[in-house]
Amino acid sequence: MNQLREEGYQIESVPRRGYRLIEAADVLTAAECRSRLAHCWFGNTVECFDETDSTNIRAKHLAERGAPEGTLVTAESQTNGKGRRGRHWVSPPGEGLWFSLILRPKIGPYDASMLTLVAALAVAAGIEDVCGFPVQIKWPNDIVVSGKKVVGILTELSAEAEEIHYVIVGIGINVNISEFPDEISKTATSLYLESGRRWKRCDLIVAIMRRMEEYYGTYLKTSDLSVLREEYTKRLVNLGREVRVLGPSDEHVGMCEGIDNRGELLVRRNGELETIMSGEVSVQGVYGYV
Ligand code: BTX
Repeated sequence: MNQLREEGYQIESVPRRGYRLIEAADVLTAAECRSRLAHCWFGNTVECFDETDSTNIRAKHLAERGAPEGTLVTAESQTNGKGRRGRHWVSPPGEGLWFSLILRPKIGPYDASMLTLVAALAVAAGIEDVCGFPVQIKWPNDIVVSGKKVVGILTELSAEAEEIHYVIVGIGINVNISEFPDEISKTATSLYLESGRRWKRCDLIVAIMRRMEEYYGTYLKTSDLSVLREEYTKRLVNLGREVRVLGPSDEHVGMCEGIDNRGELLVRRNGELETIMSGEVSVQGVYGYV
């Protein structure tokens, strides 16, 4: 009983009758994920860590040792959560979903950047399935609610010139976080802060794995975003707004007109339509984060 209480279950002792479970803890276990994803190809192999450095690093080690496509790695907390370009991802214990998925797509390395957009779409749709409020995407793969970042995605690739060995899609979702460090409090939010209620993390991960399987399957049929483009564009927070495109050596401002079939951002500048590839640049709103 004490062990269960320590894990967050609320248990009442009833004299001469035993114990009563008042509220099940929001514990993410491999057994629950596996059983709820039994009909799903994603999440059939699950590893749940209590604390780890980074689920992307754990997933990479598993992939190197031959873990199958769809392997899911989660952690209650990360001591070295990774963002893009060496940035840090804040991952406190028990209040977020910090997880990574191993993919082994039979596509060329140049097509892999589209997977990031596929993942963003799956995460946005999965959150909406569970929470029911609108969720948008800031190109290429930040998920935003009310203009603030609620999810970050880090896609990492192991490949040779023509062949992908594996892709790790790392996803960080601020689920029940009530307070952020000062340096990100203006741009970060959580599902709890946006809705005023707490969400069960297992419900979310299950919905996202189902959506991921669906959208990934759609993407693989054409190896591009021709089928998913319309749905992505509907969620694109940048659409019809001025965006600041920050390159390694210059920056400029243009009007966002959506994405093309390869997931590149379409930006009109001085009457000309240019395509912006993810990875090379970052895009911000002219007046702030979006
Ligand atoms: P990013 O480079 O787009 O975002 C990182 C930036 O976002 C940080 O520099 C900081 O400003 C801000 N930030 C940090 N933590 C948070 C947070 N919890 N919520 C909102 N904003 C934040 C995005 O990188 C990719 C993040 C992927 C995280 C997942 S978690 C599971 C997996 N394992 C791992 O190590 N990384 C991924």
